[in-house]
This record gives sequence, structure tokens and C-alpha cells, in this order.
Amino acid sequence: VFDPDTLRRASSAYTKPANFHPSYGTAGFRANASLLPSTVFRCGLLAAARAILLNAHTGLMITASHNPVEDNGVKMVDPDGGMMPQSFEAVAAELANCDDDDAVVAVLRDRVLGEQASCSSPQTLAVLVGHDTRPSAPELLAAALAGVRALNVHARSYGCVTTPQLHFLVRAANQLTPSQDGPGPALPELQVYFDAILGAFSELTPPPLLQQPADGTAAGGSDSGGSGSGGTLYVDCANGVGAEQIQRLVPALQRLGVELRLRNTGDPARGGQLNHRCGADFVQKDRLPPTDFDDVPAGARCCSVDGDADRLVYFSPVGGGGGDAGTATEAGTAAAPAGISLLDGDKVAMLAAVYIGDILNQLPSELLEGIQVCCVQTAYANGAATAYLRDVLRLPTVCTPTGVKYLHEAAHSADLGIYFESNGHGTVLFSEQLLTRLRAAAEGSPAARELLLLSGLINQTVGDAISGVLLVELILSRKGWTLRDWQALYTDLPSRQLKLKVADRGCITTGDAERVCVTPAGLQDAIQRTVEQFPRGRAFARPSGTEDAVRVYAEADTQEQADELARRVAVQVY
Ligand code: 16G
Ligand code: ZN
Repeated sequence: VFDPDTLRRASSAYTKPANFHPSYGTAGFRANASLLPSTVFRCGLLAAARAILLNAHTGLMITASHNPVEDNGVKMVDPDGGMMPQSFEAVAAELANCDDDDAVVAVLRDRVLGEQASCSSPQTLAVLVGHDTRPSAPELLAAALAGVRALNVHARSYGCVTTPQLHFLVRAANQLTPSQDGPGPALPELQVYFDAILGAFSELTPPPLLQQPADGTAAGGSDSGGSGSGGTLYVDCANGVGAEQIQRLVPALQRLGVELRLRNTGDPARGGQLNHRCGADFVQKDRLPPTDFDDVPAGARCCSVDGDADRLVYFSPVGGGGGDAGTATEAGTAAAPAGISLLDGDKVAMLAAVYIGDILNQLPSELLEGIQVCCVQTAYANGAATAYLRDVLRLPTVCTPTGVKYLHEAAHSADLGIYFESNGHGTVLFSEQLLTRLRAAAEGSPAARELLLLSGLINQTVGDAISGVLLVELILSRKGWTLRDWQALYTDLPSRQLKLKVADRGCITTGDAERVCVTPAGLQDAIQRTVEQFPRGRAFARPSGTEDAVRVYAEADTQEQADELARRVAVQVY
């Protein structure tokens, strides 16, 4: 496995910038792309080392998601398609921070590989690598491949793919039976992803209508927000990797009579920039329609994914003389200024929960014996969503800190775990126990069959905007709901988020899933006293895990009160 000279030579091509001290944050290493070649090379080493240690294929995704185009990042994927365990983050950071090649060799040998360093290298292991559309991708991809190969492990680039596709492929690769032919290990093609997801979708949807409108527009147009099934769905692709991949959903969605119109597709002729005034993060935080939506009518059904297509939110443009605008606002986002009516990750979670609840009610009761269903949220979940879960759906809820790794882990501990962050990242996880029971019952129970197919439609490794669009469209169609019906499940409490630049965000530490500040002393008491002055008030402050900033969230009875509460908490933080 381990040849120090080869390794040192390979490492010498990727020197770490002197004043750069990367840390493995909420979603891996992230920084300005020019700083990252050494980090990505070393993640290549680490992913190869983990493959050797676990005797299974691993993955690396090169992306900075919704962050600006000049940033990039790298994230490690474990053999089951999940994220690298948190226990490995410290050594990943140690490796990334080595000041010279000798240190890289030593950390890898002594701290990562241990006894495995002296074993011979297996020929059957691979690291699967994907990247997004950023201009820095080719250089960083080369660094990743060089890192993997320096440990004599096979490196396979899947090119431009979404983050959830790469996670899915790593899991699929480990489920393939190894084949003896060919020089390298047998690895899946991207097509297996579409076969799985679209295969489940087509079994869940009836065959295409015989009579399609000849011009394909009859069901679309300005009232598509008012048409739950069919109609036009406008997709904001954030000028990212989603554009090319979501295009492949066109025929599937036609089965529901849905016509896709993709915007912000990265077409150079239109000049849009990755994540710039577009994408799920922009839409959810700024509550405005993205660029390239000027001609989309008020009330239209729209959704937005982020740069690597692992987040999804829905929305409708509001105002501009559109007929539905006022109602859409009343129905849901009192928090949104004239701009959009937003259906965020909380709303997606509730839609999924309602639908899954319908199916569970139709299952034979013995099938559900001892089966635990739960919904996982973070402190950002709107209070109205949490109340809806508790009071209407009566589902157990868990609150975790921000970051997919926490929510995913919590959802995994249930048999059916629904998790979504308000920002649109989430999925629904099924336990092996539940799947086994569903498989056994599927033939005699249409509800069991439906739930089983859903587990195939929904990416089981990580939140996936592509899976998400199919899921939402399927549910809206099944229930005959419009966006307005969906929005009306519950009314969001008005909320406000602020980003504060402070001298040292590390001063603030939090507890109880980020809902209370533990340090500095006195801050939580001050926040608590302020919150009590606001009807239905709730607020918290937390250090960002991705930026040098402190974030404040506040919600209250009215938008003015939420704004005022956020402002007062911000003053206390400074
Ligand atoms: C990352 C996380 C996301 C989280 C966000 C919070 C993953 C894949 N992504 O984007 O889950 O909501 O960070 O950012 O884990 P913040 O700490 O800056 O508020
Ligand atoms: Zn993302």
C-alpha cells in the first residue's frame, strides 16, 4: 500500500498555502478555490485510505454547494453513501493542515492507516469522484485523482454530477458483486441512479395519458400554481449542476401531465452566474424570485435547487398584478415581503409526512407493530411547523443541531425518519426492518407496495433535489392539491434571520440543539427576557459552521415583531 517515496513525490506537487488552516466544517472543507489544491489532494489520500481500511469503495465530492462561484470545497463519502463519521474529522483536519510532505506521510501512515500501511494494496477498491460546475473543478479534480492514485487505489471520475448522485453511486458501487473481468473494479454508471429513481417513479404513476394537449401548453400558463396536478413547473437550477440532470426528468414528469421549464441553466448566452441571485439558498433566505424569472406569472408553481442540487424549496411569485398573489401570501408566508410565497424545507417535510401518514393508515396494523416513525428538525424549523407535527400529525419530533450529518443520524435511528432543514435539505429514511416487512406484504397490500416504491424514489443516502421534485409532484398529483392547498397546511409564523459579523464567533457556544446559548455568561438570560416580551416569540443565536459570522433567528406574531426581536437579540450578541 504505502510507499513513502511515491507519496512524498506526489504530495510535493500540492503544497499547502502557508497561512491557510482548513477545518472540516459542517459540510467538509470549504474555502476560496485557489487555496484548496493541497486540501483536495490530501482528501484523495484520505478517501483512498478509508477505502483500504474498510475494504470498500468510498467517494469524494468537490463542491461548495450554494456558496459563491469562486469558492469550492470537498466532502468525503463513506461506503454506505453517507457522510464520513464525525470521529474521523479531526484526523482529516490534521492531514489537511500538515505543513510539509514528511508530515503528510507521517500522519497518513501513523494516524490513518496504522497496521494497514504494511499490507499490500487491494486491486479491487475505488474512490468515486464527482464535481459541480465551478471553473475550479478541473484543477481540483486532478488533485483528488492524484491523491487517490498515490495510494495505488483506483480513481473513477463521474464528471459533473449532483452531490446526491455521487453519494448514491458510492452506495450502489458497494452493492455490486465484484466482477473479475476488466482491469479495474466493477463500478456502476450514472444510469443506475436514474434507473432506480425513475423506475420507482414510473411504477408509482399511471401510464401517460393518451390524450396529451397537442401544443403541450393547455395545462400550463398563469394558473399552474392553481393546478395541483399537471401544469407547468418552473425550475430554478441555480446555474449549477442541476440543469443538465433535471432535464432528464422531463419524460417522467409528463406522466403526471407536468411540463418542466428550466431556468438559470448556466447557459453562457444568458450570462447567469452560479448561485448569484438564484438557487434554493437565495430564494429561501432573501424570499425573492430568482433571476431569469421575470416572465414567470404570479401564482405559477416554481421550485429552486442549489448549486449541487441537494436542496429544494418551492415557491410562487407574488404580485405584479397576478390574480392569486394576495391569497398566496395570506395562505402562508406572512414573512415574505411582496416577492414570493415560499414553501421551504419545513413545508416539504410536512407534505411528505401527511402523505406517508395517509399510507401508514392503510397498512395492516401488524406491519407497524414496534415500528418507530419520527420527524427531525432543527431550531430553524418554523414554530408553526413544529406545532403542526405535534398537534395535527401527532408525530414524535426530534430537534438536532444544524447540519445534515446530525439530522441524518437522528432520522436513521427510527424505522421511518423524515428529516428536512428549513433550507430545503432533507430526505426520508427507511430502516431495513421496515423494508423487509414491506417487501413481504407488498403483494397483498397496495399501501405496502406504495411505501416500498417510495423508498426507491427517495434517495436513501442524502437529501436530493431530483428525488424531491419527483416526490412533491407525485404527492400534489395524488392529493389533487395546488401550491395554495399545500401552503394552507399551516401558516408560518413571521420570522427574520440576521447574519452578524463579530470579532470572534467562537465566544458563542450553544446547547440544547443550538436553542440556547451556553456562553458567554448572561447572554441566554438576556435573550430569554427579550423573547418573553413578544407574543409567540422565539429566538436564538448560533455561530455559523460555514462562515465567519453569528446567525440570529427570531419569530413572533407579526413581521414587525419578528424583525424587532431579531434586532434586539443582535444588539445583545454584539
Ligand atoms: C451546510 C450544511 C447544511 C446547513 C448549513 C448551515 C450539509 C450538507 N450542509 O450547508 O445542512 O444547514 O451548512 O450553515 O451538511 P451555517 O452553519 O453557516 O448556518
Ligand atoms: Zn448543496
